[in-house]
Amino acid sequence: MELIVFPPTYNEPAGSPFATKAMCLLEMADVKYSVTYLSNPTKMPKRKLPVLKIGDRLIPDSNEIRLYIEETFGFDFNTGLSPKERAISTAVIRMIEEHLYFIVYCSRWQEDMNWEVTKVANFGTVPVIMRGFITRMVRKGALAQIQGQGMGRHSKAERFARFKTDIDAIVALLGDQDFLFGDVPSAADISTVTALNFTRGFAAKNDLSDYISSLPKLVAYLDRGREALYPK
Ligand SMILES: N[C@@H](CCC(=O)N[C@@H](CS)C(=O)NCC(=O)O)C(=O)O
Repeated sequence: MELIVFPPTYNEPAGSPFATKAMCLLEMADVKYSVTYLSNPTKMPKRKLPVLKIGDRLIPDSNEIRLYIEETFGFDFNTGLSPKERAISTAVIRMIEEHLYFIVYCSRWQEDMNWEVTKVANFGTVPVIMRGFITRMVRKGALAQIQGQGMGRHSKAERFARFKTDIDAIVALLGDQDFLFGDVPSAADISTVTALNFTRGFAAKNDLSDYISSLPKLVAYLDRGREALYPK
């Protein structure tokens, strides 16, 4: 089994929170896999990463990868959770992956100061002769994506207010527990820990990582999550 991901950036094992999430899912279920780095996902089924390759079969999308693991190995990422907790888990995952992620995406690809850092982290290894062209083309696609999705139409202040609301919800749900639903990490922790570690790891100081760093309980949770969930 081969997991195809973007090369590592910002001290994370892969250059996308969804790819690090897929690694953590495989780790938690104790499934053996190897990692292949790919910088250009245009030949992948959804033109995105991560993708899990099993023989000739390609499984795109971290959610599909989770389903595959659950169905193939009978593994439950939410062991011990009540039906209500499972419902909250689904809502948390959607908030992180379909809302908060796009705030982080705008911060990196749309805000000019951060873009200078993103450019180096994501395209620094592209041969110089093609770098300008590829970088401009990919950014154009990224900006179109966040306009279409809608997050790119909000001001920086509006996006920050939304980010703060999501983070505060996570902090409230966490309370004094080690993980979101108690002593043991589950599916929602995997999505949350990978997305927020990716956010706070960005190489330039910014409002999003500053807010995370200002919350000691959250920082302790993210460190604990890294220790418990990431590949060793
Ligand atoms: N829902 C997907 C999201 C994956 C995703 O958005 N991957 C991004 C990197 S963070 C990607 O491959 N982007 C390439 C592109 O849009 O060209 C999942 O859970 O795997």
